[in-house]
Amino acid sequence: MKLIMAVVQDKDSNKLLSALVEHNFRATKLASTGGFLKSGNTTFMIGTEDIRVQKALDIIKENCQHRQQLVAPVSPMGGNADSYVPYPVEVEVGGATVFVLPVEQFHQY
Ligand code: 2BA
Ligand code: 2BA
Repeated sequence: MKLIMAVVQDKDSNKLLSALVEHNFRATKLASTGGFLKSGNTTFMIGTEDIRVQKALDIIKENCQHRQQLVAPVSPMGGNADSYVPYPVEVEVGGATVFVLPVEQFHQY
């Protein structure tokens, strides 16, 4: 068994959840926050058999789009102006950032 952890954009999360359920995957959706943009994203935990991992990855890929997002400038606290960028910067936010972890044990009590 594997645990897939996928960080996706909020905008894609409902579509992804529906697609996973439609294909009989079990999933848990968590509200999360990206460290860089400090804005909300969604993390999916999907526990599944090894042979179904690739199918789950395909579904994630199909349902999550890349988008450009503007990062507003944040004035530096503590006076380090060297790293301060005074204008909004555009960053490309994935699709999905996906980790596949081995599951040592799975219990449902
Ligand atoms: P839910 O996905 O909301 O599922 C609630 C209950 O509905 C499940 O209870 C199960 O009895 C049933 N169920 C879910 N998906 C089903 C399906 N495809 N076909 C038939 N019945 C289905 P539990 O199995 O006790 O799961 C409770 C909660 O634990 C789930 O809430 C989900 O958030 C999480 N979970 C369970 N298995 C998971 C897994 N393999 N990966 C990630 N999260 C899991
Ligand atoms: P955030 O940390 O809010 O990052 C949003 C986007 O900002 C990233 O998109 C990337 O394009 C950019 N970015 C992040 N850190 C950067 C840095 N130090 N310098 C320049 N640009 C940077 P994605 O890479 O698609 O990541 C989307 C979200 O996925 C991230 O949101 C984070 O929540 C999660 N994530 C990505 N890589 C991760 C990792 N290795 N471990 C845990 N979570 C990760």
